[in-house]
Amino acid sequence: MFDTLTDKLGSVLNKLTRRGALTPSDIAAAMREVRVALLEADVALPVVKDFIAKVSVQAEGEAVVKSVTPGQMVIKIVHDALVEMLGGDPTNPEGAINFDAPGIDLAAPAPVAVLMVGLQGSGKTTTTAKIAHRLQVKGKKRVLMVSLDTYRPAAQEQLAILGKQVGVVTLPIVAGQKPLDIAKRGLADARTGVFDVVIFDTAGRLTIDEAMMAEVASVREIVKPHETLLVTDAMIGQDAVITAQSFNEKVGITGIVLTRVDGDARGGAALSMRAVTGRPIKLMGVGEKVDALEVFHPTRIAGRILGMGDVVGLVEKAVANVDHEKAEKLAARMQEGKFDLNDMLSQLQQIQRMGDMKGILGLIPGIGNALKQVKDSQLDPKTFKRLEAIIQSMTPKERRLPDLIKASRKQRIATGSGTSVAEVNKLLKQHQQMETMMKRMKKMGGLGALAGMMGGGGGGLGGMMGGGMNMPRPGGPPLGRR
Ligand SMILES: Nc1nc2c(ncn2[C@@H]2O[C@H](COP(=O)(O)OP(=O)(O)O)[C@@H](O)[C@H]2O)c(=O)[nH]1
Ligand SMILES: [Mg+2]
Repeated sequence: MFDTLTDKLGSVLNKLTRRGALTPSDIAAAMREVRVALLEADVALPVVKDFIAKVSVQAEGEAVVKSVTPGQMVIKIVHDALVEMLGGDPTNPEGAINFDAPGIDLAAPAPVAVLMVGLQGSGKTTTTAKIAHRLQVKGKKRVLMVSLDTYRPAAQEQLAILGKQVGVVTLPIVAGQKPLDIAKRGLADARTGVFDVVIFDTAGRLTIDEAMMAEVASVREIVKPHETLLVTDAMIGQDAVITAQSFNEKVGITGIVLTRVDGDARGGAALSMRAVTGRPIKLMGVGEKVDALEVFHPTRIAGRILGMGDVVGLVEKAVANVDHEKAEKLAARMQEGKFDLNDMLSQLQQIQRMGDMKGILGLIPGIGNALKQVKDSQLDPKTFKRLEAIIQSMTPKERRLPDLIKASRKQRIATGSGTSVAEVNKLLKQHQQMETMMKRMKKMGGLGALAGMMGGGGGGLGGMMGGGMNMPRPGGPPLGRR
């Protein structure tokens, strides 16, 4: 979603880091460019103004001008201001990350009522099912879903079908019943059925209208929701912010779910929403499938926007897919600066298990830019399979002591793996580069399991993707994380 913004900010900020000293006019010029980038991304004007004012004051401060790395300090200031704009606390970057809870406050006596509101087509029904599914599977909650949409034909059936798909109970449909009566019945069933959570999906309208607001407000009186979540489509940009404002004034919301974040929205809605409404974005819908729901985490999003990668997102994905025992072994060896061809093989296998390469790689700090230079063919699973085949055609001794591999052995390995001597050479060279990285890593220390999984914060992968890939580290280590 933030691609264009990331490109623009990246080029402004990279320019700064390439300079030694920064004069106030350098900073002012950079701030003008940041301002334009934000406006082009459709961020609300007052939000942009506040942001620039705050960042400028800090960036022009003495601490920056006198610093040895002024450019990096400006990036840090921009990053922290972004985190705050998104509703996070830059001094506590990990915040309350809970990988299992979908960002919803359930601290209330059961059944906890959650009310979903928003315009028609914003994704309320889909999101209701996503949240219910997540709460049930990961949160181990018993969830009841209730559709109050008696306007759109088959809207109640839509929720019932989704419920069947994800294994969440829905309130039985009684033909002709009115929304307020359904709401009462839903609450009663949630109590007698001993549900932990009851989610009410409401009807939307195409635009904000008084009748809809009035109905939602009376539903609210009845169900007394602990959370009232506004579901809004990121693709509608500024209109999403206006929608949020009016729902908040008329109905009162506790949080926002931004949907279609998987589309090519410019990101302005995500960036202005918090500042304009004072309500946090809690979740993001990132696709049509039931598991396409992510917690909106300000620090992670700020990192993504600045192209610093989303380290936590990366770890989360990796944790879900990686073979832990192997990863730990690998990490331990790497920490000792050891990395033979067996390690490379095991790393290749781990990476393949992580699935979608581009998605994963985009999350690695500093790799965002580099990724653009990588051809898709280099991320092709077939490439990995060929590399794997080459190592598998080596003897155990060769894998441990790659220096043994001279001309005749290379020929044998190439034949055995159905590749060429050139490819074998390339792999050996990549291995060598990675080994060097590992040794360097050892000196840096402290990257722990992540290093193990990724092969050295990006360097390992860079080596694997055909060597020669230049791995810029625009902001040094990911900001605000170490
Ligand atoms: N790509 C994408 N599509 C979504 C997302 N959330 C919902 N949709 C789709 O948007 C359409 C409308 O969703 P629905 O839940 O019926 O909206 P409602 O009218 O607010 O209940 C459906 O086709 C959904 O599959 C999302 O996060 N990403
Ligand atoms: Mg609906």
